[in-house]
Amino acid sequence: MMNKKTALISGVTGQDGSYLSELLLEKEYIVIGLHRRTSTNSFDRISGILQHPNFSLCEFDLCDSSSVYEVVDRYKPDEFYNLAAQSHVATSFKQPSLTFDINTQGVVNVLEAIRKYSPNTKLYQAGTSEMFGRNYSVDDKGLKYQDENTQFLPQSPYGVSKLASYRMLQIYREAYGMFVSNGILFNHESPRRGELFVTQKIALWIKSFLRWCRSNNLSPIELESKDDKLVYNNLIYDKLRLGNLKAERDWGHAKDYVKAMWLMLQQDKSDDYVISSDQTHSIDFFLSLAFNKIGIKDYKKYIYIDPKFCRPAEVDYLCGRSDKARKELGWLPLLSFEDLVAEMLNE
Ligand code: NAP
Ligand code: F7E
Repeated sequence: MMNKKTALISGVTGQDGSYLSELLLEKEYIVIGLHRRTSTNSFDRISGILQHPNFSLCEFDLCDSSSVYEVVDRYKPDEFYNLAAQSHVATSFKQPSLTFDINTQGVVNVLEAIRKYSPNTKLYQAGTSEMFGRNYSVDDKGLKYQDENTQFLPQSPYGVSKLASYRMLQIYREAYGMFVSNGILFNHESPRRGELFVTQKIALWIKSFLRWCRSNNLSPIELESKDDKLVYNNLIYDKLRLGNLKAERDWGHAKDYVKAMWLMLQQDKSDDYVISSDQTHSIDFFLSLAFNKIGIKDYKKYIYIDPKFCRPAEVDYLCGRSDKARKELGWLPLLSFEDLVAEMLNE
């Protein structure tokens, strides 16, 4: 009988960590979920696997090199998926140093731990389309896109922190022959998405608004718009406060994207891959689709533009081309943008 593979997953309490854990458990891996101590329980997304016989948790912090060395030395895993990060772009403007400590120094800690204590461990690093920032390539038909050959031009401390770690992986690959692969993942969402990201923020507001309407026997269209409020007689509901609605994003489903992470570590050699749906939509379009699903044709009355949610620097346009991953990894996303919006609203 073949020995089961062991995988360490950092960021296990996050969106991707939870889906990837489930995928690897289905594939009969021994999964060790690495988590940091928090003052309140952060295990909601992994509540369904906490009792799984092949799953266990181990405390560490990516910023604490001794704890990273400790876990790598103790488990000497076949695969290490580094998904832990300060992942919120807007927060990275407010906490740039912390963002660098986690997203850059933290990755160096992982690379050094593997180099010193477990050089045969394969590493997946969670890179991002935010590294492209303002830049894109243009094809013969004049279409704008980003792929592995597009130059990076990050626009946020988050993007720069991830670009530095991306390059560190390439250096460790070349210098030490380590198996280290970067995913360049475009936005991916799900019902498990963090509440502060725009898709989940919209989905949660709509669901809570509908509940409120129902409990007051109101139809959503009966309410009138007054500044940042929706009003009906003495009933008042806060509008959905958002920032820039013009930005365009290439949104996929997290369940599809974690499969690509696994595929990258099953190859003969390590490499870097764009993972994307290859389609782009504006926040404005996401809103139209989501409000349409609940029977509202014009969403504008329900939104209040709050400058607080506009970023000091913005990434206006992201649209990936994932031909390399589709060809070399055999990866194909199965869930459409429409499926994603419907699932986020239904949960
Ligand atoms: P997420 O839901 O925000 O999860 C981030 C995880 O990192 C959480 O489990 C968090 O733990 C953990 N973490 C943060 N700081 C840590 C530290 N110092 N030590 C240990 N753990 C720490 O993010 P996600 O959406 O699943 O994304 C996964 C990875 O992919 C991230 O690296 C992100 O930057 C990258 N990425 C995401 C997307 C996307 O669209 N989702 C696209 C491209 C790249 P707590 O629960 O304790 O906070
Ligand atoms: O913003 C605009 C905002 O925070 C998307 C992370 O997973 O994907 C994610 O980063 C867009 C931006 O995601 C609000 O200005 C408008 O243009 O959902 P987001 P993101 O910044 O694209 C990349 C690939 C990652 O790697 C990151 O880890 O929506 N927007 N109004 C808003 N965004 C938020 N959050 N909140 C608003 O109220």
